[in-house]
Amino acid sequence: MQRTFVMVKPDGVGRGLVGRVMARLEDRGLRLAGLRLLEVTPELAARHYAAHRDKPFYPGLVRFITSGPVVAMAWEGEDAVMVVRTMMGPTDPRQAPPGTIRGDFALTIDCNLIHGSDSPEAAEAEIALYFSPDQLVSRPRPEESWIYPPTSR
Ligand code: 3AN
Repeated sequence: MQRTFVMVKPDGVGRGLVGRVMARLEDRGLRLAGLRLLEVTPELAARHYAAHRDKPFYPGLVRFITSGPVVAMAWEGEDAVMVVRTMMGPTDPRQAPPGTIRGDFALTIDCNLIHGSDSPEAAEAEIALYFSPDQLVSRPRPEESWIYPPTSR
């Protein structure tokens, strides 16, 4: 099983969309492996967005992610990184098709509601940034034999 890191950003928490985002991931068959409500400090934001440090939008990004509570999550599933990225839709919500999370709930790139890791390596690093090992649980959902038929395992 692959793990991915997902964050409902301050706009999603502020708009009361946490439950709806989580329901979509659960409905799809992904398995919740970690969950935290927290306020991102500027230090944590700098580590999370280190790859974007030199981009013109970096200061705004840090200001936004530290502007209110976020919900940090780890989710598990086969190809979870790619599955979540597809469900999120493109970074710019105006390009995001209906049916994707950004396509249904967001309109601007600055308030694009959700973050999801873009590779298994990034997922591992981001999960380690937000969770200690004892805050993570890996336990199959009882109905997984209806999600991953035995022939696919
Ligand atoms: P994603 O969140 O889709 O993985 P990244 O990792 O390329 O996108 O960018 C991280 C965050 O930086 C985005 N969620 C978005 O909030 C912001 N961002 C990315 N590109 C731009 C841009 N051109 N203008 C403003 N903000 C941006």
